[in-house]
Parts: sequence; C-alpha cells; structure tokens
Amino acid sequence: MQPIEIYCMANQDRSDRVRWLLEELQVPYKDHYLKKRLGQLQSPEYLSLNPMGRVPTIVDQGQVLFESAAICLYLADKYQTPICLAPTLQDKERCQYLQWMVWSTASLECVVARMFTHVRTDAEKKETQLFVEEQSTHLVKALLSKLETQDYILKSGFSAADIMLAAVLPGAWDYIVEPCPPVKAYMHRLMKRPAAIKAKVFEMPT
Ligand SMILES: N[C@@H](CCC(=O)N[C@@H](CS)C(=O)NCC(=O)O)C(=O)O
Repeated sequence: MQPIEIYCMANQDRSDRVRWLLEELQVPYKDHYLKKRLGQLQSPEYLSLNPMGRVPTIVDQGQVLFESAAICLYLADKYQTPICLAPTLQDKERCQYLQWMVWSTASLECVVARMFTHVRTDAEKKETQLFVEEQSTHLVKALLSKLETQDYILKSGFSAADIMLAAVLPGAWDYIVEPCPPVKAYMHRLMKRPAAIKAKVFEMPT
C-alpha cells in the first residue's frame, strides 16, 4: 500500500491524532516535517496543498486534505481493518460519532486554544481566565454525560472520536482532566494504547 503522506511540524502538533489513527488502523504513512521558521509553511508548494499554511495536511493517493478532524473522519471511513473506528452510516451511533468528532475541535479545542493565547495585560489575563473557567464547566458536563457511565465516548466502544478527544484534552489537563476523575481515568485508559505510544502522541515535544 502506498503510504499516506503527512505534512506536519512535529509529532505533537495536530498531526498527532492522524498518526495515532493510522497506527490503530495499521495503515502506512510517511511524515514530512516542515519548519515554520524557514518559511516552509508559506512556500508556494505547500500553500498549493493547504492554502491556510497550517498543518496537518495529508495526501492519500492524490487526494489532498487538511483540517485534522476532517482527515480523521475520512481515514476512519476509508480504512476499516483490522479494526473499525467509525460507525457506518447505517449504524445508529453514527450521529453521536459525528457529534463528538466535531465537538472535539469546534467546542473543546477552541477553548483549549484560548488557554494558550498570548495575553499582554492583567485585564486580558483575567478575561481569558474567566472565559476558560466558565467554558470548562460546560465542557466537563458534556464529557461526564457519557464518561460517568461508559469507558469510551461511544457506548459501543473505542472509536476515532476518542482519538480526537484524547489528543485535545492534555491541553486542558488542569481545568478539565485533573478535577474530574472519570475524565482522568478515560485519559489514562487511552494513553496506554500501543498505537498512541507508537505515535508518540503524549510525549513532550523535543
Ligand atoms: N483546525 C486546524 C488547525 C490547524 C493549526 O492551527 N495547526 C497549527 C499546528 S498544530 C499550525 O499549523 N500552526 C502554524 C501557524 O499557525 O503558523 C486543524 O485541526 O487541522
């Protein structure tokens, strides 16, 4: 099988979830590391793949795709052996699956990103803190609605939605994971997966 080309900056940027998924699916891939400081994200060649000049981008047999959640949705639908990580269209859990895949970036990751936003003044710092705290209570409630009674976000078991969530949650460890034992247990369960370890998702960037 022709390897899937992954354009990234490091193993721990948003390409982490793509690599983890491909390890689970045992699909070969090849990483292309780009250096932002050398302008490689803004080169005409790279912008022709991803006009946003961001990573990750994949090329799969000529198909070019960016946005990590879209990439994972596509790959989990396309490659379904040796395990299936996406409920099919006919499956009743498909709608829940889509919901959590999109929620992981549109609702969770956008708050996590705010936690890392550079703030200049004390007033900005306070405003960000209040926003993050307030949003975190809603995010925790949503996660607990499932994780208090299930091991994975879908009742049927592990899926690509868990990969998306677990790749984003470390950024919210102090606000969402640590104070919430079922979410912490969930993270520890996922961090032990051999595919996640192989993909170095939870290692510190070097
Ligand atoms: N929503 C996008 C976000 C992509 C993104 O912002 N990637 C970061 C790295 S994790 C990036 O390319 N940053 C480079 C820059 O902002 O110049 C996704 O999930 O793929």
